[in-house]
Amino acid sequence: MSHSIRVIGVQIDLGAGRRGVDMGPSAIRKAGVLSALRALGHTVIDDGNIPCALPEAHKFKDPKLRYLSLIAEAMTTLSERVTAALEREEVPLVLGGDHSIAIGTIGGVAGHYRKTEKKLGMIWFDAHGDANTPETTPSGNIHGMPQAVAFGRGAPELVRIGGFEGGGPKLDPSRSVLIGARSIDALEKGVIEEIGIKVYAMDAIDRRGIYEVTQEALEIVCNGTDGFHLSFDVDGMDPTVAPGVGTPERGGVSYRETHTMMEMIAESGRLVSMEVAEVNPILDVRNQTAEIAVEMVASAFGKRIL
Ligand SMILES: [Mn+2]
Repeated sequence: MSHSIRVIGVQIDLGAGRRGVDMGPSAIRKAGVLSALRALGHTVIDDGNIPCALPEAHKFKDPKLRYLSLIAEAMTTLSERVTAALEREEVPLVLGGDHSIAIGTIGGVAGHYRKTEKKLGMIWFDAHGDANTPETTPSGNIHGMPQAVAFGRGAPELVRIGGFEGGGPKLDPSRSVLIGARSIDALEKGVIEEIGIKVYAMDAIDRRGIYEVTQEALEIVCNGTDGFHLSFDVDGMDPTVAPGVGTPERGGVSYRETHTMMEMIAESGRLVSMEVAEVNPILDVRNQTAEIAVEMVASAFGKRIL
C-alpha cells in the first residue's frame, strides 16, 4: 500500500541533557530517508525543519522543567503541522531531535483523531519510560516526560498541546504499549503503573521473543482503533547497533529483532504516523545510527527482504 508521507524535521535538543541531537534531522536525511521511502513506491514530501531556539541563547526558569516555554512553542508548531498533514490524508513522519518531539507529534495526531471521532493506539519503542513528571524527574529534562504528557500528566503548557486545553489523556492507556524498556527511574515506575499501559520490558523480549511480543502488542494497539502511532526512540536498540544516542543503555533490542518488529508493524497496515527520536550525530560513528534508523523506517513502511 502506498502512502503520501510528510516528513517534518525538528531541530530540537532543548529537552535533552546532552547537545547535538538537534542535528538528527540532517543526519537522517543524509542517510537517505526520502529515497528509501520513494523506492518503496510512496510519495514523499519534505516539509523541511521546524527551527528551535538554542540552549546557549536562553536561560531556563524552572530546573524541573528545563526550557519549558521554548519547547512548548516548538511543539505547538509541530502539532499544527502534523494535524495539517493528517487533514490532507498524509502520513506524518517526524524526525527529531530529542524525544520531546513526541509532545508535538502526539498532540497533533491525537487532536486530529479526537476531532474526527476516531480511536488511536500507540507503540512507544524506547530503552526508557519517558514518563517522568515535574514531581518525579531526576534531571528536569523534558525528553524524559513526553509519555507522561501523552497521558495527561505534567506541565499544563505541554498537556494542552493539540487542543487538549481541558487536560486529560491524549491516548487510551489500554490501547498503548511500551516496548524495549530497561531503564526506568524509581519514581517514574509509579507513574507508569498509575497510567496503566502495557510494558514489554527487555525481559519479556528475552523470554517470549520479539515475534510473540510484537504480535500481542499489535493486538492491543489495533483493538478497536483506527490506527496507531509509532514513537521510535533509537536508544530502544542496543547501543552496539545504535551508538549515536545521548542516553545509551546496554542490553537493548537487536538489529534483527527491531527489523522484525518494524516488518510486523508494516504488515498490520495500521500505522498512521511515526517519529524517530534521539539520533545524535555528535555521539555517532560515521552516521551509523541515522543509517540504521532509515532502515527501520523503511521496514515500518513496507520494505521486505523478499
Ligand atoms: Mn525516549
